[in-house]
Amino acid sequence: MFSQNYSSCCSLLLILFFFFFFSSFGALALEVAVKAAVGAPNVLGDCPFSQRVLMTLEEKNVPYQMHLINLSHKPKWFLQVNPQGKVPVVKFGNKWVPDSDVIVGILEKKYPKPSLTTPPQFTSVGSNIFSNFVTFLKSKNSSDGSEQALLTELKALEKHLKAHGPYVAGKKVTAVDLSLAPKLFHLDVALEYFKKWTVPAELTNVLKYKKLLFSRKSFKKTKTARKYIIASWEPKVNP
Ligand SMILES: N[C@@H](CCC(=O)N[C@@H](CS)C(=O)NCC(=O)O)C(=O)O
Repeated sequence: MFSQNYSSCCSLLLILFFFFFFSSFGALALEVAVKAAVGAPNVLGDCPFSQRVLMTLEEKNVPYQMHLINLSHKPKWFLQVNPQGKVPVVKFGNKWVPDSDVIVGILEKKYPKPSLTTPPQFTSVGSNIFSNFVTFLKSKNSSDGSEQALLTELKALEKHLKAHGPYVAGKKVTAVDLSLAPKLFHLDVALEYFKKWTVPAELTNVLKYKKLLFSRKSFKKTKTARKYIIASWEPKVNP
């Protein structure tokens, strides 16, 4: 009689333990809405701003739950929480917050360890690379200076990394690197595919930097396949 009561009491305690463990994990996991792959709505997509946020969560070991948003058919709930219709968005408390800059700022305050704060003098390093890459990628005129403009930005990054590397702020990865990593991946994949163009071999520090970023666990876990990056750029390159 005693042992029967004892074992049912233990089972009850065990059930309660698992219930509280999993419900508290669920409550701790941040909800994150990110882009689904073009043509594959159940696969993580190529948005560099979404990947930046996911990498930040990975680097800080914050548990999260992803909602993949098909940007061609945005779900009603998503447009209700974010009428602008852009990803990424993260739910903090009861509020869905858009914009990767804002989200990364909140994550740094809420989860300060490990710190990913970039020293202020380095926050804008590489910040013109993505827009120059897009202009060059879409350009149909080989003498419009867009290739040269991109090269100028990459050379500036080379010079910076040579003086301060291997990461933008030295030995440790910081927020600015997590912002640049997905953008440099887009640059690599799209320019190679659409223009047969690669980063010049003499930019050795940029090449080393890309390797370092692309081999991080947080990058590998959150990247999409090359074919989805190509599918996403195709209509913009050949409208
Ligand atoms: N400044 C925003 C940019 C976000 C953004 O442009 N996201 C794109 C996907 S990468 C988007 O959601 N576009 C809306 C659409 O394609 O309908 C950020 O940093 O989060």
